[in-house]
Amino acid sequence: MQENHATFLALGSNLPASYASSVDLLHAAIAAIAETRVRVSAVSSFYRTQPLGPSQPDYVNLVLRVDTSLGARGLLREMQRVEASFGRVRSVKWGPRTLDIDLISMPVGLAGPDPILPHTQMHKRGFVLYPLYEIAPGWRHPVLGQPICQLIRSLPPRARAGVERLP
Ligand code: PH2
Ligand code: MG
Ligand code: MG
Repeated sequence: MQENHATFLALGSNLPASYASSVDLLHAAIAAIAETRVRVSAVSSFYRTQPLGPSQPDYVNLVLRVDTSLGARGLLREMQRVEASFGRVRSVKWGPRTLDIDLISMPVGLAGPDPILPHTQMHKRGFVLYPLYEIAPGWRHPVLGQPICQLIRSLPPRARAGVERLP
């Protein structure tokens, strides 16, 4: 399937730092990603999502389709540099963050053994599946073998609630 030959990144923020909002910060982050060795070929809507993990402010989440010649490790390293440039500090697991960039999936030939792709939790997260579905409705989970619409239908109500597309 065409959409399984693409690379997808999930972005999230719930601490706007010096920006007026997490939405503004994420717009700046997309521009910063486009300055790296990555071409941004699709941007989903922005979603306001209830936090998974400890009590903290709501997140804004979205998904990007990107084209890059980097492998998974190189891409991860490059995205960690972007996170750091937005003041990302790694402290509390699942705690609040200015900018989180997660590798969601890559074409099988490009991904190596590390990091594990597709992202091991992505199929359980409404805040990844809804924006991914928007820009890749034909995507199929290469390990679980399920189309994305089925993954969304299988989400527990808890993971489905609290995902609201922003206008
Ligand atoms: N990211 C986390 C922890 N919890 N919750 C939401 N709604 N969205 C996130 O991106 C998120 C989260 C750790 O990366
Ligand atoms: Mg994350
Ligand atoms: Mg992360």
